[in-house]
Amino acid sequence: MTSSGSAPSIFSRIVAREIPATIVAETELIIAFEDIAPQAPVHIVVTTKTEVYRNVVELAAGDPALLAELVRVANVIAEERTGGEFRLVFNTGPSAGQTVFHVHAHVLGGQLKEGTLG
Ligand code: DGP
Repeated sequence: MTSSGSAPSIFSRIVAREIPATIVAETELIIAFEDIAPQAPVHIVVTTKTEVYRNVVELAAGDPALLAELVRVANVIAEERTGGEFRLVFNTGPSAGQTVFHVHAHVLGGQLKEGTLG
């Protein structure tokens, strides 16, 4: 259970190693793994290990240093995998395509699949 009493998100279950994922980076506060349904040749999900904030707006207001750390880790991954030219996408809200309400960024590199990002 999370602090709000809801069931852990799929990302919290990855953090807990309850479900498998291809983890590509991990720090004290952040974890990054391959997206299960990649929308581009490089598609990595970067998220907070704790499940406190549902989206980037909440994270920015509640813990800007943690948002900065998430972006720092995303940039390290992007530099390694894309040479520094990439998209950093935070879907925010169901109608914007957000399906997991545990704040996360998508690092996307290379040609996007048709239909991605509307
Ligand atoms: P969003 O739609 O912005 O909430 O992004 C959620 C992403 O999480 C989506 O691109 C697919 C990915 N995802 C969902 N479930 C899993 C999972 O079990 N494993 C991995 N690796 N990725 C997942």
